[in-house]
Amino acid sequence: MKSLALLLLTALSLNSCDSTEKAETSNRVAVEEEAIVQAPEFNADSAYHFVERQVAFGPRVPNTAEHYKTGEWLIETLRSYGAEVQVQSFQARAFDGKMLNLRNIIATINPGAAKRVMLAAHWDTRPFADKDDENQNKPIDGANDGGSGVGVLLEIARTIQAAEHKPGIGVDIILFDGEDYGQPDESDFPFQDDTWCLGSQYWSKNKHVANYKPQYGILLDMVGAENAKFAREGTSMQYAKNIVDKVWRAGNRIGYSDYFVYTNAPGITDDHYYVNTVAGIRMIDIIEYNMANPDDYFGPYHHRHTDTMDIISKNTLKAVGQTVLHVLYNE
Ligand code: AHN
Ligand code: ZN
Repeated sequence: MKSLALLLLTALSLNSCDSTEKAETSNRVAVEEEAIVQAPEFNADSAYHFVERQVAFGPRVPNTAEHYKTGEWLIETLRSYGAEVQVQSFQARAFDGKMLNLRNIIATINPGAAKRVMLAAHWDTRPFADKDDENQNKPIDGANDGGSGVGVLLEIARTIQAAEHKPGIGVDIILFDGEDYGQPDESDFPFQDDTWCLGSQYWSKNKHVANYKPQYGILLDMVGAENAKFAREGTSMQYAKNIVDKVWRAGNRIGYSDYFVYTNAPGITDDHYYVNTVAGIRMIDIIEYNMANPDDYFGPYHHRHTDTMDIISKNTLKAVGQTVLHVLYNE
């Protein structure tokens, strides 16, 4: 690829007799932008299946058997794709006083590479449906909120393992636990800070490797709903605008402009907030933004019993998975 770019550059320089220095600079930029590495195909059927498998365990609520079994399956599955998997077990107190037994699951791909990119999603699901009109105390399926991000990351791990061409960088997949146990807006308990994102809060203070310093991180959250729009979310823009630019440009370049839209959305507290502010690693969040009803921010299924497999679209999983793979292969 590099030599092809050089060749093209030489050809362009030869042709442009009247080229000023400025013109040459823009030629060089244009040529380098064309030197795109083709990433392997992201298989949306397989990603969809990974979401289905998670949902089939039942709600992945901390301190339940369903949650524990899902964790075991995630560890086993990532190991089966040749990743080095570390499990970070810890306890954290929830807003309601419960002590939660949590596990962050960390898969290292290409451990020898110094240059690394971190990918993350949360694997737990919300214990209640506080935005629903019915059965608010019952846990949700979390097909999109929880399942989708993990499904895309498992498929990325599988794709890299199966690919003849590997990315030139190391990739770390971190599945955070305890993201979705946050205090509901209406709660009998006095308001507390920092009740969301318990796994990423813990990890940010206790990284799995001392001095772990990837180039940047990409968080996936609610990346599977049909016709989802991913806006440029405020916390990502505040801490890692150039990574937002990079990922959005990649998505648009490979044909997913319907998904990666150039709309700015308010900042939210998600796992990337703690990774940016506590761990000191620049991380963006690819998260659905409800353009039709920005007051709700998230989709109409959010923290409701409608967050089931019925709302999951292979096209959306594909747009996100292929874009992230493209970014990894072009580092
Ligand atoms: C807020 O609701 C402000 N943050 C939580 C983000 C979230 C919940 N992601 C998934 N579920
Ligand atoms: Zn949630």
